[in-house]
Amino acid sequence: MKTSFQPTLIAVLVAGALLGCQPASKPAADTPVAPAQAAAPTAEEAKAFVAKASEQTRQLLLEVNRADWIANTYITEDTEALSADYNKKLTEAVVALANEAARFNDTQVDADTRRQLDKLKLALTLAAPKDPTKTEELAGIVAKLNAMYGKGKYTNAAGKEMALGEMSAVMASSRSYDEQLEMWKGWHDTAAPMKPLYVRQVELANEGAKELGYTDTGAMWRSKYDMDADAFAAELDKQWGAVKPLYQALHCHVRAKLGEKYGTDKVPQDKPIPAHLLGNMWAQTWGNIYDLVAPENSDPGYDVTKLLADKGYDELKMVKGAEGFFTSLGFAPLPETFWTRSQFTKPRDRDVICHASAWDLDAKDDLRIKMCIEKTGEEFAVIHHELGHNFYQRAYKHQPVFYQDSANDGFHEAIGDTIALSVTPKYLQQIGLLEQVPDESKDIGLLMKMALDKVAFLPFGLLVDQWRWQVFSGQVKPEQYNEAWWKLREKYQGVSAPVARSEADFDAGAKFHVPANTPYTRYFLAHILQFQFHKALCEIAKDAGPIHRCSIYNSKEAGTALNAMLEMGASKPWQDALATLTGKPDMDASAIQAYFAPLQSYLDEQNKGRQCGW
Ligand code: X8Z
Ligand code: ZN
Repeated sequence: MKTSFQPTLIAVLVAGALLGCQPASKPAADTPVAPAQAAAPTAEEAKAFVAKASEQTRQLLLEVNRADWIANTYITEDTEALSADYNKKLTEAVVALANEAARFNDTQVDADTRRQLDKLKLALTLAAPKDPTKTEELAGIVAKLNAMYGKGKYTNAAGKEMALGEMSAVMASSRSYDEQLEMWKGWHDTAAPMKPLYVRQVELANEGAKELGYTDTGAMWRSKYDMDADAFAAELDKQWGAVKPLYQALHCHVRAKLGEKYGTDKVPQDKPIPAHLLGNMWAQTWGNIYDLVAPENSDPGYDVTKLLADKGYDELKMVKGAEGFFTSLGFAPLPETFWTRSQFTKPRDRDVICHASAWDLDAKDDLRIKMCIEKTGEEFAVIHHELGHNFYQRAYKHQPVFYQDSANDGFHEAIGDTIALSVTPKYLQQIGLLEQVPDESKDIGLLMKMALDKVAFLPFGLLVDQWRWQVFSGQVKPEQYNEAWWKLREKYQGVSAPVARSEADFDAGAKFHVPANTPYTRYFLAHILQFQFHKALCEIAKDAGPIHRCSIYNSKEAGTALNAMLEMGASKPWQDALATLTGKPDMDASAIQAYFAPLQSYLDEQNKGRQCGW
């Protein structure tokens, strides 16, 4: 399966619903409850059922993955229909198995069988109602929304058709208020036709979730974290609270700099920032406007995009370079088929889903990435991100089917990013990309660039699912979709729609993961976790310097420790996996705080006398 975003209807093998510390037979808040049974089935029957369900799921997954691969890399009516057919088949089967699994709710089984049953019950991202016509309708909508996103185009005033990649490049480099606005509006308007399909999809998926015993699809998603669903939501609030001061300081400084650039009439200093000025279509990472906020006297004086160009890196060499980091840790090289079957660049003659993803087609050796690589530093980081998925997938392939996943979905998203945190100036010099490592006086510049990507992302990582949870629960009705989206964008990110929007717009749909039904909280988790992983690995690698200068390149000790966590897959609660690497079972924002501590001081100094907030 592909893990960077889940196969559309399934998210097989995400963390289970039972509390790690609860007795195995006690259902957590949102787990389905078995209908009253005359006689509880035996533990042996439960085991036999798990074996049967694993084998059935394994076969169906392989078919779905193949159908989805071609539907993603060659968008036509036919591949869309094939994807819908196979997803329907898989969904029907998993819904039936999940219902059957509930028969064993009161059976005394060993902890491992219980965990696999729980994984199965939570395997679907969107559950379908048992009614086969509704399953078919849902599968059709899912495939259609995915294809619509992939085909999205904007035709500019001169009649030129632009796809997302091209528009994103303009957003990244343009410093014209109006040109960025044109791109922003052009892309966001492509999502409007998705709305009626999305509304119907919410109804159908909720019906399916209810039949499985969850109040709605959002509640089902929140149940996948080895803890009570409400406790998980509270945990997110706690982590956000810990990093919010850092985000607010960054926001304040960036807004001031944008005010200097575009004028305070366009960027008022007491209001949210217009969402199109931050160098990214969704204002989710801001690294592309580094030049506007680069600290005086501490600019490191290089940028990775330019280094790649200077040394003649093409797309393939970029991927080889990223693979080289993993092999330096002791991981085996990627299989030959990775190089022949992956999609590295955008085909020029057909529509594809360009959004980057990593695939494991057969849980054996058929690993691939699917990207439309641009030769930029930003994409170099994305390649590391994707390979992190592939190396994780390979590490847990020996686990039973229902454990062939990360400890929780945030772990999957964090591994490649953790490696990319080691792409420091020292490392770039070691691989011959950079001539000279800047001295420590340039650290604030490096930290600023990193914060524009990592710290700026945090509120966005949180709000996408806050919106979906409200939509799934019915708290937000279809006629309030867009208003609710912008309320959250303002509340968490402090950005605002740059032009008036209405309920005829569907701005959430302009973000890949909404039409693709990929849960998004995983990325928020990953942005906290990757700093914890980095810190632990740096200690293991015995890198004594400041954490932001540490690179674990070539450390076999770090590789061994990382692999020990990866090969656990989802076999144990994520807290156990976290403790395996870091020694502690808790998510902890102190690592990201420590990493950016020097920048926080710099920002506080810069923000003196400014009125922060919005
Ligand atoms: O979707 C992705 C990856 C694939 S799992 C490229 N990411 C999120 C996004 O692009 O919105 C990585 C970080 C956030
Ligand atoms: Zn990913």
